[in-house]
This record gives sequence, structure tokens and C-alpha cells, in this order.
Amino acid sequence: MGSGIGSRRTLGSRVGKGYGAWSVNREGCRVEGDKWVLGSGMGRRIWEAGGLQGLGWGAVYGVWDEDRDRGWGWGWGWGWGWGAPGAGLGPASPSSLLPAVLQTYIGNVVISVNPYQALPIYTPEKVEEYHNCSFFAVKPHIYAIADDAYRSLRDRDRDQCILITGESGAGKTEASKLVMSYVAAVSSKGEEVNKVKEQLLQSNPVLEAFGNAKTVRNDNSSRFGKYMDIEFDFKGDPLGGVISNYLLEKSRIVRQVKGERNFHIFYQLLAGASPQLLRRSRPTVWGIWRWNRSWGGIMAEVIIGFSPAEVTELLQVTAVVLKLGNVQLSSSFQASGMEACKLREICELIGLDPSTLEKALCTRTVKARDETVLTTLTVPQGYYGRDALAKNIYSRLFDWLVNRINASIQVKSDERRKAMGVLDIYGFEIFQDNGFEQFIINYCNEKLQQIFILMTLKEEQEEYVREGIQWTPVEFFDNSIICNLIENSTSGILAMLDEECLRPGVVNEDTFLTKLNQLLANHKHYESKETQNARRITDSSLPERCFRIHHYAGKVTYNVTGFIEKNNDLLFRDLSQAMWAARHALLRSLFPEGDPQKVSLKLPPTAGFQFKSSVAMLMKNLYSKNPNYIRCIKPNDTKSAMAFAPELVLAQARYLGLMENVRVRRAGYAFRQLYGPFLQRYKMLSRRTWPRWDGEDREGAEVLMAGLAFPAEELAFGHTKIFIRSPRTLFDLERQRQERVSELATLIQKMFRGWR
Ligand code: AD9
Ligand code: MG
Repeated sequence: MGSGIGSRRTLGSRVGKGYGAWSVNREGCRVEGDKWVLGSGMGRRIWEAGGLQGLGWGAVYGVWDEDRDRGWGWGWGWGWGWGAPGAGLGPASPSSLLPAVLQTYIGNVVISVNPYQALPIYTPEKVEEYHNCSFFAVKPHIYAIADDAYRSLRDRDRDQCILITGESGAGKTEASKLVMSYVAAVSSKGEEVNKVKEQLLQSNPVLEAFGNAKTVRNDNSSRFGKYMDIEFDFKGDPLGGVISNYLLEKSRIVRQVKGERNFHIFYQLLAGASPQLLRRSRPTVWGIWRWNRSWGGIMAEVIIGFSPAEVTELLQVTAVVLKLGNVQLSSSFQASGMEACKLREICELIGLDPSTLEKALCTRTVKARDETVLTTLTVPQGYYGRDALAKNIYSRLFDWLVNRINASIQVKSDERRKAMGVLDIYGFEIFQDNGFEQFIINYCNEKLQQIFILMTLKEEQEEYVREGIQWTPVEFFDNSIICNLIENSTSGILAMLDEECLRPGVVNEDTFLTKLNQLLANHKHYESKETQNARRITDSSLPERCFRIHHYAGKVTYNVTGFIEKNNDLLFRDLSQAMWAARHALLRSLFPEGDPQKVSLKLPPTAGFQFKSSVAMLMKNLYSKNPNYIRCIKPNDTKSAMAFAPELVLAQARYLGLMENVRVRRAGYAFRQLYGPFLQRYKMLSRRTWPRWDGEDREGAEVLMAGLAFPAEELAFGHTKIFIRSPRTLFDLERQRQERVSELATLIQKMFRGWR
């Protein structure tokens, strides 16, 4: 696609901007000779800048270079800004040369650049084009990998997983939805199957409402990791699915950085919920006041099989979280009591005596030996308890929601199933300030990189060695040393954090950091102030309370503030007991530990421990499947269509390990298969192997290929498998096979006719 942008600024006492952005794609171009094409396009785009609006029109001329499969465009635009006195209209300057390739491959890894605009490449016609196509015979596309994975699952009975990675805003969630909708479109269409598909697809908007929020990087950022196993019957029809969720960013409930918002559901609730639910107090504290009226739809719950009563309960608990944000604690709150009416509103919703909630928010019961002492909380402690309660209600509600969706979409029959897993999980994060969340997220990415290395790079090279194929090893960085630094069960950072959280006495992040600095002083990938001095690192000194990890994707400085509290994730027992005392069935079920009969002195597992266990389970699941990769790239930091920031893209290409990937693929063979199935599939191409070959499979494959006269460097014969270097050779084989199949079919038909 060639593209262009034209812009015009109008000057007044304030400035308005008008932009036009247009694109012209190959299909819209006229052919000039057999190599270059020329075309034009028209478009318009509304732009908002600094509260002022602009509107632009324009045209673009583009050329297409068939050889390089890319184009360039020159744009002209006319812009018009308003919201300011002196708005005007005038010609704009031509600008911008943009790379045109948005999706490409390294081997069968799809690299997908977020276009930040709706492109006409996800239409039913495109589905048709990619359906049952040969992977390398069509242009790179997310549909191609979805098709390849789906067919491999259906025809070769191999469970698949599609791993979608990339940084925030790179297009992972959109890609995962494209994969799901593609599979839904190409699988068969009976009433029952359609219902299953509908339910699987409808789980997305519900989970996005509760788990996504606007961030500075992405207006619809997933604040949780998601893995979904779609299950199929032997014919390849979807039967249902299972969703696993990872680490919802619950701190967002009570705090958002400037320019970000709380979870979408709160705004949807405010825009669409009944007055009975919201009652008098319009919540303000959680930053919800900037709500948006256009978000009204909370209907998907009905489709995915929730009863109306369940939807009401779900929204009631969500409203409780909102209303908790309204509860203010003042320095005199112990004397004057809490704001009675706000508490009453919450308690009416959940069927609880307001004095029980008030007591739980203002006091704490401490058991010392056989004695129970009631202490009054200070105001900061009161707020801490209130915030912890809101975060806990919401994150448990989210877990409940996922389980409830699973109950709807889960496969009821016990027939043997095949599965396709789709993983859409947060990408690597390097911010100015990195805390516990970034540490956990980056740990997860380190594990995913390990899988990538193991499954694509290491496995590939080891296979050549195993098969006795001539091969020059490619150097790559094995990141297991970093995974170990974080997760080792005795000396890993997570284990040391757990140890600090359990240690009696004065525990704080400083003691934790001191311990890390002592024990990890000699670790190559760990950096502290001391190791900086010892190693004479002067380029980037560490701020106070920080340590640095040299991740595969780059160095990240973590501030330990909040590590202990977030890892402990404690909720005062008085609060869980108060929630359990409520008559609201759903809320009550979220706090089983509040049952006084079941008081346990055992501490619940820490957040880090839980995450490590769920990541281990995820890895086990992924290892058992055939991996397919979609690597998403974010083209710019401004969420703009048609803008490409080379440095930003280069950094992503580096940390996604694309360079190593390219080197290994270039050095290797595109396709390999065991001799047995290979011979079975292609033996009809030689009279010497067709209809039967009685010798060894390997010898048969050699005889077969010798007759087909492919260049010698295209093939390698390993101990158990044949290797084919370029996809073209494979396509050629497939084409010849298709022709032979048709010939044979005609022959058989003729024979039948003869008999009749
Ligand atoms: V995050 O880690 O959850 O914050 P993602 O999931 O990688 O992030 P997402 O898929 O939400 O990013 O994409 C961000 C935005 O880019 C979307 O809301 C779309 O506006 C835009 N986008 C992404 N992919 C496409 C696409 N294939 N076509 C058009 C797209 N727009
Ligand atoms: Mg996402």
C-alpha cells in the first residue's frame, strides 16, 4: 500500500489542525509495464489535537514496486480546524513516505504491524481467499496462520497454540479476535455449532468490559492476561472453550495515572444502569467522573448464557466497588462515624447491616494468645482497608466472571477433543517507574521468550544435529539464566520476596532489597548499587530503593516500593468477615475465608507465588501443543495511522528476538516430515513407488525425489525425516500431487463407467 498524509494548520488566536490521510493499495492501482504500478486514492480523517478539531481531505498518488512488494505514496491535503476564531482553509504541504508492508513472515512466524485504521483486509472475501490455501502461496496474513493452525488441528490431529506477543497497543487483542473469528467463519455451520461460536466470540466484549481500560498507550488496553483453549470435535467443529486469566491489574481500581481511566465497565454502568442501582451518589473518587455516555452496551452477558438475576448481581457488586470509592474517611471519622448515607446505600445493595461494615472499616480485631483486642484504625489505615476491600472485591469478581463464562462455554460431552489455544498476554514493559506489576509481567515475557527459544530456535538446531544434517550453528542468547534468577525456588527473587513477607518482625522493602543485593551480587543479570561500584558501571546509576535486571529485552530498573504489600495482598479479616456476613449471594461467595467457622491461621499464597504457579501451568500447556506465532509491532507512540517510527520498531524487533529468528530460518530448511507420512502423501508421483513401495521408507523417499529432479541443495535426508529448503519446492510437490490426484480420479471414474 502506498500512502500519504497532507496537513494544514490554520492560525487564529488558537491553533486548529486539519489532517487528511489517504491510502492507495495495490488492487486500486493501474499497471504500468510489468513492474511498477501507479494509483490514487481519496480519503478523509478527523483529527483532534489540544481539544480542537480538524478535518482534512486529500488525495494520494502511489507507486508499487512488485519486486520488493512495497509501495510509496505522496499525499496532498487540505485541512480545516475549528473551535477557534480564525479557522481557515488552505493547501497543505506534501509529506510522509511510509513503508507499506503491514504483515510479513519469518518462516511461519507472522509479523503484524498495527495499522491503526480499519483496512479492508478482514472481509468475508479475504476469509474465502485464505480458506484452505497453501500457507506460503498467499500473502502474509493473520488469517493464513489461523488457517494453517486450524487445518493442522483438524487434519493432522495436532493440538495447536497461537502465541500473540508484542507491547501494549501493538494489536495483540485485535489479532486474537481475528484468529477466533476466522476459525468461526471456516468451521461448519449448524445451529448448535453456531451457538457455540457465538458464545465464544461474545465472551470477548464481556471480558473486555471488566478487564480493559484506557491507558496512555492504548485506549482499549487489556489489563489482564488471557489464554483461551478453543476445543473442537474430530470434524473440526468448535465444541466450546476454557479461558484462563492472569494477574488482573487491580491497583487501577483505586489509582490511575494522568490520562488513564478505570475499567470500562464503570463507565458503561454509569451510562446504562438503572437509577435504582446507582441511587443518589454519583461516584467520583475512583476517577470515574470523566465517564462517557456512548458506552452503554452490557448486553453480551445475556447472550453468553447469564440469567437476568446473575447479571443484576454482577452489576450490583460492580456498583458496590464504585460506591466504596465514595466513602470518605476524615480525621474525626472515629468520633463522628462514617458517612452514614453512603454506607447505607452500599449495605442496601448487599443486604448487610451498615454498622457491621462501619465497624469493619474503622476497627481491626487482633488476636493475641487467647485474648481478642479491638483496635481503632488510623485514617490512613482506614483508607488502606477500604482500598484493599475494593480491589479484592473487583479482582475476585473478575475471577468469578471468568469461571462463570467457562461454565457457559465449557464442553459438556466427553468425546475426545482437539484444542487450539490462543494466548493474548501483556507484552514486555519498560517504563520510567517500574514496580511489582512490571516485574511480574516481564517475568512472564521472559518465560514466553524461553518457550520461543526452546521451540523455534533451539529445537530447530537440535533437530538438525539429531538428524545428522550438515549445519552451522547459529548463536543465540538462552534466557533460562534470567528465568532462574526470578523463579528459582530457593534463591530466586520471588522466593526471597515470599520469605520476607513471611518473616516475623520488622519487614519492609529495604530489608528485602539488602538481601537481594547481598545474595545476588555475583549474578550477571542482576545489578545493584554495590555491583555497579564493583563492576565500575557509571553510565546509569541506580536510584534509591531500586535494583536492575538485565532482561533479554533490555535492562529494567525496578523500584521495590510496594513489593511486599502487593505480594502479600492482605485483606483485614474483619473486612472479609463483613463481606461474608452480607446476604448478597454472589458477594458472599467471593469471600469464603470470611466464614468464622473456617478461620484459618494459614496465610493465603502470595500474589507472586500464585502467578508463578499459573505461569508454570500455562507453560506446560503450551509445551504440549504445536506453537504458531504472531508477533505484533506497534508502529508509533501516538496511536496514529500512517506513521512509522523506525527506532521504536527496531527496538521491538530486537526484543521480540526477530533477528535470531531470521538468522536461523535463513540457515535452515522450511519444511520437514517423517519419511513414512511423506512417502504416503507423495508416492503417487513416481511409478517406482506407486502404488506400493516395499522397501524402507527412507529409501522410498530418496527414489521418489530422485525421479522429480529437484536441485540437490533443496533437499536433505536425515535419519528419520526429509528436509526441504524452500517453500517453493514444497508447493511444487503439492501442485504435482493435486494434478496426479485429479488424473487418478478421472481414471477411476472412467473405470466405473466402463463397468456399468
Ligand atoms: V495491550 O498490551 O492489551 O495494552 P494490544 O492488545 O496489543 O495492547 P490492541 O489489540 O488493543 O493492542 O490494539 C490497540 C488498538 O490498535 C486497537 O484498539 C485498534 O484501534 C488498533 N488496532 C490493532 N490492530 C488492528 C488491526 N489489525 N486493524 C485495525 C487495529 N486497527
Ligand atoms: Mg490487549
